[in-house]
Amino acid sequence: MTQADYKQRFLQACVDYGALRFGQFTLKSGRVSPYFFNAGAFNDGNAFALLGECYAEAIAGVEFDGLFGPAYKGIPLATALSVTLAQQGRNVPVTFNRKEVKDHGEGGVLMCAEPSGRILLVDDVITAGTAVRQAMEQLKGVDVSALVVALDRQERGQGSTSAIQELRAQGLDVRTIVTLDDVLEFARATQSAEHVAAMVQYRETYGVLA
Ligand code: OMP
Repeated sequence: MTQADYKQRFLQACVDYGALRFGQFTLKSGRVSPYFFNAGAFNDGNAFALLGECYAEAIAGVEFDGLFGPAYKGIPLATALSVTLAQQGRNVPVTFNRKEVKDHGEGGVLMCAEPSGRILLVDDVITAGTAVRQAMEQLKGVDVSALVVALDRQERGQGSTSAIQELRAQGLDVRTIVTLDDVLEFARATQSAEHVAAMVQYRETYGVLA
């Protein structure tokens, strides 16, 4: 897949599975957004096969030793990526976390591989960066050196720069399949002028040009 190809294939899959919606949505950050990306709408083998390929394209050149998929949505995404990488001849360990602490059985918060070396965090979408910061807190003492998300909403993080700029300033190698720029271009081609205007307005309020 060429660069443009995988972005286009990802956006097409968003349409096919209803993962990208336009309307009015209250986000975790409290911001009211005219669009919403729901990675939970990807619900079959074809979708995860495609997602694995798109994430693999997005991380070209990133150096890492293992993957981490934060619960819940990061779990199938990191798994899909690990399967694609294995098919490409690169077998990497994968770690997940639980949201609830388990005090019996194997116990603990982390599952599967013991994180070791440089870890690439695999998640669905970044808005203000809270979910990623929480995942990194669970990995205290682990070298989280990179992050890949399907969608960068290009919004302000804790300060005036974007959540992703803040993470890059901390030294993380951050990659994305698509950004708000791509979604806006897609909306211009497929959505009403009203939806596009709402997105432009939202971007003026919360967005960062980055
Ligand atoms: P931040 O923690 O603010 O970066 O928001 C990211 C999280 O918000 C994601 O992990 C989702 O749980 C959720 N979210 C979406 O799933 N899709 C969106 O388009 C926007 C959000 C959101 O609430 O900001």
